[in-house]
Amino acid sequence: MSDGQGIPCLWMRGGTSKGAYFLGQDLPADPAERNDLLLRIMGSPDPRQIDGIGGGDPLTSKVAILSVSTRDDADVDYLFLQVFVDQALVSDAQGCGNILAGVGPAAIERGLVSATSEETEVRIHMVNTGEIALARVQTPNGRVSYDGMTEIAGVPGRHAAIPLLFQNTAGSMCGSLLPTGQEVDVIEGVEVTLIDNGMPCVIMRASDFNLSGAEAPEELEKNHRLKERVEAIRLQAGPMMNLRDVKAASVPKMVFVSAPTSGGVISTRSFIPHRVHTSIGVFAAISVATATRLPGSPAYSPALQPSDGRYQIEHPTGSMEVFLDIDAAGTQQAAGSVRTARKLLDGLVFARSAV
Ligand code: NQM
Repeated sequence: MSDGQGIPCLWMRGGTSKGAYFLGQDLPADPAERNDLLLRIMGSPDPRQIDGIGGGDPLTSKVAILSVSTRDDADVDYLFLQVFVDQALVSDAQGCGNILAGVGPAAIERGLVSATSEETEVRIHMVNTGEIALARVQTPNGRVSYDGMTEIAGVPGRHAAIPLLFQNTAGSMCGSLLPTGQEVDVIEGVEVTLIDNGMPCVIMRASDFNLSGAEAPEELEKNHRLKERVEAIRLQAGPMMNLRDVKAASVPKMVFVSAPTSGGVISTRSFIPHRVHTSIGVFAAISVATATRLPGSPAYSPALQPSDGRYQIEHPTGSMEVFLDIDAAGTQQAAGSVRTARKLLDGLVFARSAV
């Protein structure tokens, strides 16, 4: 395969992130070769990714690789890869619920899935975690429609809703919801909840760091002392969460929680893990919502529990609604969120040469 010919690529917004969507058959099968190519496509390592299509931010330096599913209970396999911006690293150690929002549309655009009626349900095997997501895509007249009336915080305008439904998200990467078996652990003198309900997260009280929890992402990113403390906790949390050495990994996410200020359940600021998210990840929000239900967690007392399973998780640019379907015995049956996505460009991408 010669990448000098250009590689078919869909550049899409998925939720509050942007990424390059490829078919597996268009990329090298060898992971090391593939990752090297993706770094050159995105323009990494370089803080501006000036010689590639990445946007100089982890939220716009993401890749989805799609193929016909290997599983009977799914239509499409989705491998998510985080391409680091300023390091020559590509990680498959997390999934991504925002980029997931574009997977159903991209699979239909690329003919991996046929549009069945006005709305097409796409069963997505999330290869990173082994779990299945159901996405509903608007397909009037057999084509994907991105137009609609749904607004999500952090994205201007209104677009077609893409409801996402998940089951069995607990322990996606860590083996169990609470990998240490405890609702609260203490690391570096700070009470934390180590939780994985679709995304490994470390939940911490903002007030334990002398923060209000309402700080802007830029303000948090400028605070070097804070970043050092957060990273020290993260490096210890990784092995405790069965993630081994996380020095070069994009997980766990580090989430500060505080009382809600805008009618939501709880307020968040997330290091993902070195930059601060301008909103919050989908699975991270589901993990935070779950932590608010644990009496031992730093997320418990600041939270205002909803009565209908709909959790508005406040973040720097508004709030994200996620829902938890909990049965009478307290067991989670399902979780979900509504996102939007949009095709931005469909063409050939040309990688920087390997030399
Ligand atoms: O948690 C960013 C995003 C994400 C992840 C990150 C995500 C999720 O917003 O499901 O969507 O946490 O690195 O794209």
